[in-house]
Amino acid sequence: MMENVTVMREQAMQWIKEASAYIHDSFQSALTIDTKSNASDLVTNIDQEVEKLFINRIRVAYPEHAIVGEEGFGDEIERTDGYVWVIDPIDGTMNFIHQQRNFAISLALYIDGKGVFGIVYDVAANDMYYAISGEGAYMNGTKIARVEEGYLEQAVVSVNATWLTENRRLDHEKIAQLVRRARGTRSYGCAALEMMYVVTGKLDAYMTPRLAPWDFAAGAIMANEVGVIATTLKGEPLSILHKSGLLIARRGVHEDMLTNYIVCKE
Ligand code: 2AM
Ligand code: CA
Ligand code: CA
Ligand code: CA
Repeated sequence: MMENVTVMREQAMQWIKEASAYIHDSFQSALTIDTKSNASDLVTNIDQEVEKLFINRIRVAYPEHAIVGEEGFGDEIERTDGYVWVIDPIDGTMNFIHQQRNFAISLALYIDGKGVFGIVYDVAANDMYYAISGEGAYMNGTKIARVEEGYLEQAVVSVNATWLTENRRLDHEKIAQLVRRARGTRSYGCAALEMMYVVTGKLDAYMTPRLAPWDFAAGAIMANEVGVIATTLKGEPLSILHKSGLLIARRGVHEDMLTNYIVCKE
C-alpha cells in the first residue's frame, strides 16, 4: 500500500508539471474570464481546462476513484468512503489573472476520509510542496523541519483586509485587536500558498472565513506532518465534505487566536 501511494504521488506530480506547462503557455494568449457567486469570484477557461486535464488523467489511471474539483467537472460526493482526489486546478485565480504569480495547483488524495498525500505547486515560482501522511513534508525535495510553538507578539499573521470592516461571520473589532498585537500582517490571496507559508515557517498564522475542501485538502496534510495546527474557526477538524473557515497556525499562536480573538457569529 505504501509503495502504491508513492507511485500515485509521483504520477500526480507528473500531471502537475504537465498542467504547469499548459498554464505557462496560456500567458501568451487571451484569457476568457467569467464571474461565479459575485463580481470578485472569478474563473477562467484555464481553471476549467486544467481541472479537465487532471480528471482525464485520473479517470484513465484510476477509473474507480472519486474526484472532487472546484470547477465541477468531477463528482459530487456525500460520503468520504474509498479513494477521493480533491483538486483545485488554480488556487488564487485573481492573482493568476492580475499578477501571473502567487497562485498554485492544489491536489490531494484521501482514502476513507483520511489524507494520504497532498501536493501544492507554486506555478510561477516553480516550488513543489508535498507530504505523505506519516512520512513528513517536503519542499523542492528537502524535508521541512517541524514547526515549533510560538507567540502572537512575534507572529506574522496572514489576514484578508476585508475583515477589518463590518463582517457577517466575525467580530471585526476583535480582529483589529489581533492585528495590533501581532508583529505584522500579510495577505497573499492564495489559500494553498498561505498554508504552505505557515508550514515552512514564513508565516505564523493564516485565517480566512470561508474555504472549500479543494482549498485546504492538500494543505491540511502538509500541516499535520510538521506539527502545524489546521482547524475550522471553531477549532474543529476540517472535512473534505464541508466548506468552512480556516485557522492554520503554529502551536501557541493557534490557541491564542482561537480563544481570544476569533468569535464566530455563525
Ligand atoms: P480560488 O482562487 O481558487 O477561488 C483568496 O480569495 C483565496 O480564497 C483563494 O485561495 C480563493 O481560491 C479562495 N476562495 C474560496 N472561496 C472563494 C470565493 N467564493 N471567492 C473568491 N475566493 C475564494
Ligand atoms: Ca474560485
Ligand atoms: Ca481555491
Ligand atoms: Ca480555484
